[in-house]
Amino acid sequence: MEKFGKSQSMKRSEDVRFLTGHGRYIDDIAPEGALHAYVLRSPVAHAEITTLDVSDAREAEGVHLVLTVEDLLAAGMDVNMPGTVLTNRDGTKGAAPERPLLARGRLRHVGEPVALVVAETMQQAKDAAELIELDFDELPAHVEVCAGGETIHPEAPDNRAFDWGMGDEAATAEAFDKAAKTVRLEVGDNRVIVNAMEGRGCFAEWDGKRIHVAFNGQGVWDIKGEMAEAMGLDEADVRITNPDVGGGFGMKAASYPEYFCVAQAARALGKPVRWMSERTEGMLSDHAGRDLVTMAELAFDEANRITGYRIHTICNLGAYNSGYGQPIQTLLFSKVLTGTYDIPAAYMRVEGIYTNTTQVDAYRGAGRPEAIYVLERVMDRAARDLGVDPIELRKINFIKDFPYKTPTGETYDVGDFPRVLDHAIADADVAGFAARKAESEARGKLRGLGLCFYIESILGDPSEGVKIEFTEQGGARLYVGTQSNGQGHETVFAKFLSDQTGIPFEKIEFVQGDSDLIAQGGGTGGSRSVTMQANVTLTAVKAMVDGFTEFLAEEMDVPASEIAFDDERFRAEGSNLTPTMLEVAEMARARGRAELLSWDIRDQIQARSYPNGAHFAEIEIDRETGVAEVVKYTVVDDFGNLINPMLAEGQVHGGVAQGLGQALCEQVVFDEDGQLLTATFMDYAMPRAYDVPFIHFDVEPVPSTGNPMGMKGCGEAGTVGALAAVSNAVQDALWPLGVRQVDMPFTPMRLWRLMGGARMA
Ligand code: SMO
Repeated sequence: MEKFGKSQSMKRSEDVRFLTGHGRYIDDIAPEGALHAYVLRSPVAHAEITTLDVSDAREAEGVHLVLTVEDLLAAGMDVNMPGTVLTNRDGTKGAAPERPLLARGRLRHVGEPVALVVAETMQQAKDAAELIELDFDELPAHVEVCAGGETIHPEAPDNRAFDWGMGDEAATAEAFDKAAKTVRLEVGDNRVIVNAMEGRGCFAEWDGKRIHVAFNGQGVWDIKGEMAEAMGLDEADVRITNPDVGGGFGMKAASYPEYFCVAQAARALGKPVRWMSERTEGMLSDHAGRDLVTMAELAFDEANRITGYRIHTICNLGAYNSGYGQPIQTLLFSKVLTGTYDIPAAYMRVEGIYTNTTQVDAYRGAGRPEAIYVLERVMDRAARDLGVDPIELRKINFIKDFPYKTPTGETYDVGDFPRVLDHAIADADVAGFAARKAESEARGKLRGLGLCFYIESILGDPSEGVKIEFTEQGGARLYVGTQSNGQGHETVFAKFLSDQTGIPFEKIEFVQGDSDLIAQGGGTGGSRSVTMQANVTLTAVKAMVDGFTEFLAEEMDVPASEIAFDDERFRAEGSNLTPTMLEVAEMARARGRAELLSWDIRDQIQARSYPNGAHFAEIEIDRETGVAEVVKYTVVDDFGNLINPMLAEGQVHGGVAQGLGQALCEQVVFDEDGQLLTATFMDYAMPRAYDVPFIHFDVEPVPSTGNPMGMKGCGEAGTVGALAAVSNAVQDALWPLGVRQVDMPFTPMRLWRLMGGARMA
C-alpha cells in the first residue's frame, strides 16, 4: 500500500487516563443507587439438590429479591446457556446437555451459580445468602480428565462429550506404515486460571421496555442476541455496553450466567442491579484455559522429511459446554495442526471430557497455542531421536512454496520461515550458546536452549463494521465494532484514521462498546481487531474520499477526475482551493448534504492471516533448588505490515509473560472431591515482574496478501511461541541427566524431583 510510509510508533493516548486512576471500569459506572447482587455458589463438585429454600433469605434485611432457576423459568426465561456443539467422527452430534443459568436439580462443579440474592448493600446480600437452605446428596466427583467415572450428564455416557476427528486417517496410517523412523511424545498442557487484572462484572437497568446490560466483555454483539433470546425480548429492546475493560484474554469473550440473572433481576425489580466478581469467585467461575493431554507421533523418511503426523488429544471441557468450549481444541486447534512444516498426511482425533470442574474455554490463542505446543515439543524430541540439530530439522521440513494448502484445509498465503528463523538465530546469538552454557555450569547451573517456530491463524470473519461521523464541533467521531480490553485500540484506530484522512488525531473522538451506537463488529478475540478494523476503516476512507471528490467537483464545477486527495488535502488542477477533509465536511454541512457527514460501512473482507515467528528461550536451572529462570529471550516475528510497532511489541511482551506464567508457575490443583485447592493468589502463582526477562523483539515482515493492508494479527502470538520455547529449553537442560519427559509447569519442586532431588534427599 502506498500509504505505508506512515507506520510509526505512537504512545497510547489512553494511558494517562488509565495510569492516573481515571479508567471507567464496570464497577466504577454502575448507576447511582443500584442494588447489589451476590451469587450463592455450589460448595461441592457433584451432588443432587434435595432442598433449595430461599424463603428466609427473602425476608432478610435489605433484601429485594432472591432468584433461583424456578424464578427464572416462571419469568419465561430461556435458562439454557448457549454453546457450540461439534459433529463426531461417526457423524453423530456431540453432547449438548443443558447448562442452566442457575443450578437445576444437580450441582456439577464447585462455584456453579445456585441463587442470586439482590439487596441494598453487598453485605446484606452476603448475609442473606447464608440464610439460604441448600441441602444435597453428594455424588462422587469426576475430576480426572479421562472417560468413565460417575456420569455427569445422561447425554454423555462415560463423560465423553465428543469424539472428533479431522484429516485423512488412512493416508496418515499409510505414512506411518512406510516410515523410515517414527517418533512419539505425550505432551501435557496444564490448566490455567485466567486471572484478568479486573474480574468479571456487570450491571443492568430496565426502563419498562428495554434492558441495558453493561458488562466487561470482549464485544457487545454476540451477547445481544443471546440476551434477547434468554429474556424473550426483541433484539431492538436490548442494549449492551462494554466500558473500559481490564483484560479479557478469551475468558471474557463468552457470556456467563450472571449477566442474564442480573438482567432478569433488574427487570423484575424495575431497579438497576450490579454484580462484581471477587477474586476467588472468579477463580471458581471464570472459564479456565488449556487442560489437555496429547499423544503425538511423527513419521519420517530417510532424509528426515516428515511424511505423516497424527495426534490423539483428551481435553477437559469442565462441567458443561461453555460458549466456545467444544470448538477450541478441535476446529481452532486444527487451523495450525501441522504448523510451518510441509506434512503430506495428518490426522487429529480429539475426545472432549466432562469433569466436575469449572468450564474450560478460550484463553489467549484458543487452540492455536495448544496445537503449536504439541508440534514443537515433538519436533524437538524428533531432533534428538534422529540425531539432527533441532534448527536443521525445522529447516528441512519448512513449507517453501506458497500458497500452501495444509492437510486440515487452511491455505497459507505467504511466508518466509527460513528468513525469519535466520534472523532469530542471529539475534539470539545461538552460536554463543555453548560458551554461555559452560559459564552457567561453572556456577553450578544447568542451561538449556529452546526453540519454538510457530504459526497462527487469524480469524478473518465475520465481517467488521465502522461508522465515521463529522460532528458539528468540526471534528470526527469514530465508532468501531471491536472492543479494547486494554490493547490500545483508542490510539491505534484514531491514529490510523488520522493518517489516512489528515483529520488531526486530537479531533477524532473514539467510541466503542455500545450496541445502540457503534457499527456491528466481531469484538476483540483471535488477534483479529487491528486487521479487521483497519481494513474496514480503509474501505470507509475510500468511500469518503470518493463522496467528497464528487461533491467538490459539483461545487467547483470541475470534472471529478481532476480532483485528487493526498491524505491531507483535496487538490484540483488549476485551483488554489485545497480544502482538508474536515473543511469539505463543513462545506457539505452548509449545503445540507447530511449523507456526506455520516458513513456506516460494513466490509465483507476475509482478512485471514498467518503471522509466524521464532522464539528462542534460554533457561538456567539451579541444581540445588530446582528454580528455573529464563535468562535470555528472543522473538522475531513476521507480522506483515504494522500500524504501530511499539504496541505490537507490547502485545508480544504480554503474550510471552502469559506463556511464561503457564510454563513456570501457574498450577491449578483440584482435590479428588473437585475442590479447587488453588483459589487464591497465596496458592496460585501468577508470573511477577522478576519472572519475566528482558525480551528482545524484532520483526521480519512478509506482508499478507489476504487483506489490503498486508497486515497479520499480533495479539496472541507471544503466548503461542512461549510455551514450547521454554519447555524445549527445560528439556534441553535436563536431557544430559537422562530426563526424557518434562511437562509444564516447571515449578522448583517438579524440576528438583526430575533432577533426582527426591532420591538424594
Ligand atoms: S482466546 Mo481469544 O479472545 O481468541
